[in-house]
Amino acid sequence: MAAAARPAGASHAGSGASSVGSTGGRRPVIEGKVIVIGSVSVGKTSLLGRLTKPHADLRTVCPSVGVSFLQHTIEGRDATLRASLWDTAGQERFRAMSSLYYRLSAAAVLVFDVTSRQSFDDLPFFLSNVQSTAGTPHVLFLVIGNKTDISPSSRAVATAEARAFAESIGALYCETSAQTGAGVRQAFAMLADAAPAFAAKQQAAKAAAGAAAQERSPMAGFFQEVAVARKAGSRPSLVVSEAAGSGGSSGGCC
Ligand SMILES: Nc1nc2c(ncn2[C@@H]2O[C@H](COP(=O)(O)OP(=O)(O)OP(=O)(O)O)[C@@H](O)[C@H]2O)c(=O)[nH]1
Ligand SMILES: [Mg+2]
Repeated sequence: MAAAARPAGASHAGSGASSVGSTGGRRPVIEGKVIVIGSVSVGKTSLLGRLTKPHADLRTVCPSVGVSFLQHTIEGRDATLRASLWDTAGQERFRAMSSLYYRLSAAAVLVFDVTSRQSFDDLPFFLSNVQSTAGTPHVLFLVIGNKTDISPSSRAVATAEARAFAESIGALYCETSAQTGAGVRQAFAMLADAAPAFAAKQQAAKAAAGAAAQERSPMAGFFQEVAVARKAGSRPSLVVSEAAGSGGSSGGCC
């Protein structure tokens, strides 16, 4: 994996230590909606498949149809993220429908294929789409350059360029191979690392928006701390529960 150690967004992960510290050395558990977006065939479904089933055979994965949803617990350095992961179809004919599911996202994973220039050039489109439809003041972005297992001679986007793009939008950056699994767990752990600070940021925005605005825009999709588990590993006690979202047609597979 070639991961940016400290892109602009990564600084939030560092400041998340205060959130953890305020729990008296205990480990926060945070829930949030995470959408996975990007052009067709960049490997979105394969990445989620590799994340949730590390040893699965993903050679039969098929183009997604519509949007599918799954829940997965991601362990970060100092926090646990219970993510509801929304896998969207990259085909153009599904884009309008997919963007309906961006609403109230806490985080967005922007995936491109390092061997496809077009898929990288498409990222600003997806970014602005999220910014205009998520309806939340702060969305945590993670850019993933996937398919690093393919021969370097096929590479169409340099790591430095992709990382610079991620930094320019305040996003985290990581490179992965869904095929080999390289970098996949680490990429999503970056989200868990950044989540505590983002939760605090989003809560601050909620407070600033005032009660009236909150009524119009419930915080269902924001990162929220739901539990604090002892580091020793005792079961977390649920403090705040949150609707995780439901529905979405299955992406299916052949
Ligand atoms: N070599 C290589 N192939 C990959 C990798 N990730 C995905 N693929 C292949 O790329 C093709 C598309 O993968 P998907 O996971 O379906 O891509 P997607 O982004 O979900 O595609 P849509 O759902 O159509 O938007 C499949 O043939 C995968 O096997 C990877 O890391 N390396
Ligand atoms: Mg797919």
